[in-house]
Amino acid sequence: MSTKKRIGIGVTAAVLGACLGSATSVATAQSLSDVQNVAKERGLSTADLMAAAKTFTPSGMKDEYLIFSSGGHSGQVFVIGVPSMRLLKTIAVFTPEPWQGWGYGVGNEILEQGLVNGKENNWGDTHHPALSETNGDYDGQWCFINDKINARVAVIDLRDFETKQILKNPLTLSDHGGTFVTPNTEYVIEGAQYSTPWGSDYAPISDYKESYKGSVTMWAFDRKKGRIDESKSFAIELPPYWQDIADAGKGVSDGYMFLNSINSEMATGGIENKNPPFEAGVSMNATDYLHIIDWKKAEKVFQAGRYDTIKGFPVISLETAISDGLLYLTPEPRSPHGVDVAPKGDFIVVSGKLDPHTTVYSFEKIQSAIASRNFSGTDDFGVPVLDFDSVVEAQVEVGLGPLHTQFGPDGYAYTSLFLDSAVARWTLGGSYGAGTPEPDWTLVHKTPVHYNVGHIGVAEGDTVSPDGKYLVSFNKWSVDRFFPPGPLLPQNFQLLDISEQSAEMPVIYDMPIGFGEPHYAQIIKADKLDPWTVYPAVGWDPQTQAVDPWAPKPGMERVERKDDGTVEVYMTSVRSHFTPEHVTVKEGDKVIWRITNVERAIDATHGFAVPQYNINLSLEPGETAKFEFIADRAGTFPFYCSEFCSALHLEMVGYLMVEPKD
Ligand code: CUK
Ligand code: CUA
Repeated sequence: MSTKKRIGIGVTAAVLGACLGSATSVATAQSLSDVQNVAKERGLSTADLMAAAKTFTPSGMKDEYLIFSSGGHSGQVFVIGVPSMRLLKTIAVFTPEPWQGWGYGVGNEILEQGLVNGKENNWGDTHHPALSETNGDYDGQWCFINDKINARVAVIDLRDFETKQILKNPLTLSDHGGTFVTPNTEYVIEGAQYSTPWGSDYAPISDYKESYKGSVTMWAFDRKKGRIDESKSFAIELPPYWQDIADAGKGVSDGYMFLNSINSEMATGGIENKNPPFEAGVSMNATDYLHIIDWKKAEKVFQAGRYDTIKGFPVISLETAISDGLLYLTPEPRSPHGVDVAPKGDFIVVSGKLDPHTTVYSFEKIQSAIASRNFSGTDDFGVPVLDFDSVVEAQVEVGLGPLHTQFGPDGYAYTSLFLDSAVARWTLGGSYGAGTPEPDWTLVHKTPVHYNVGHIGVAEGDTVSPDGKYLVSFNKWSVDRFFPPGPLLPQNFQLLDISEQSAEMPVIYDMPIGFGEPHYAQIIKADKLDPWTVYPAVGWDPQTQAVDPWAPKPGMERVERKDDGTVEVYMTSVRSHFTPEHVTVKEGDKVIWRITNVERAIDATHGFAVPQYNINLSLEPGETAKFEFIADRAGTFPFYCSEFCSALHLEMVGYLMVEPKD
């Protein structure tokens, strides 16, 4: 093999030369012609090599961005690096996760907050993660996620990437317009979806219009406590349309939020009785309603106590929402899905799945229509409907099946096209128009993706200051992209390079994700996050984010039998032993077991696994955990560390002995 450097061997070499730095810094043992030979053998084109150069991330090099992706049916959140598209973490949320011990001794109380009318629902249908914002920009501190199937919302602390809170919405069993945050994370928005009577109580579907309710819940977030404060949260009753995605206003529209909807027909299905099936019944009207809600005004109404208490939760009635001017509607075409607010908050982009246009509403025009009471009428419930033509700024023909829109830094908008299986780039007008060489409100380019894109994510593309650069297409089907591992094929994320204006937007990475169905993700600059690598102090309780005064300390380990028959275990772990190693209890004892991992070294995590009793903890450096169980099975149970932590990891073991009752 030639060790001579050869340059000037065509585009490939030029590309790699640019990528690897000056020719003289290229590793001497291999030349660019070797690269060319490998590329030829593998059938790679110059475009492929370019994509590789843009995405390949050698060991030790860190990613510039992080994707926080919904984990779909897994009920979790996935963290993925960009541009490498490497999976970094599964954050356990609604679903037990054995490696992190989530639901097997740690996080059990938090999972219990998500009980649905007392029943375990140990999965989630997660759709929309929302990173916390300060002044409309991601601040890297918190992440929220909804569970559509049971109308739950979770709070994740990005200091340790762990879930701290789960809330079950008391009013509805179905949400979709969540989670979205207001520009300073004052509220986490959770819009309901399939209407039900309050609390999902029984009412025959023939009573749909009278008894079934739409709603949006405003969960007040307390940054200091790092928790949603239920006592400051409230909901607003909405007509029983199926509210869909939401977005918070920002900039000039801060204080407002926008929710679209389907089923303004209030169709009730019943194909078995020769009624139109839902899919037809809810698609009869040419337009549905965009909901325009003044949440700052609603907050004042709530604070003035002008609400009803329903299922123990404050709800501003539809009547009050109308009389106080909290709620307006305006038509939106056809089968609406995405609603996305432009970076300055001045435009609201709505896509209808059955309309090839994106419809762009002007917030200024909405405000004047409200002020001049320019209504085209009211809906069945008396909500004023703003005249469509007086609030629309533009309609841009982008292609078939437009769903969701994100924004670049320069005046481009990007919309996913479900039916076209493509991502469209188009220009905004107004004050954004000068940023792009093309005319305002024009489709510029489409890149095919594979296949059937749902959401897209542009780097910080839903904030007040989008970064552009990368766009990720979150695709539903992969069809022929990968080896088919049985009939359930992988869904896939495709990374597009959108860094150049007026240029192609090539797909530069194809990532089968191995889970489904993720829907949405947000992409944040990695340097905005500053997570702990070890907990701040030994004895740290991640649930309170403080040192636990009960945390076992070295030298104080013991097994204590209390007068009430409870046994308390105080244990520490350090490479490579637990103290104590023998724990003897009696059959039927209630055991309260605390363990502190006293390690301070980065990544020195110990596991703690007990057979029979379904216990497995992950104890990160400094962490303390507490779990309880009834020792209802007598026997001998070797417990051990379930993380290969050291050369003597296999020896990191002990015995739980449960003496039989006499
Ligand atoms: S939804 Cu799935 S592609 Cu839940 Cu935001 Cu549009
Ligand atoms: Cu500790 Cu293995």
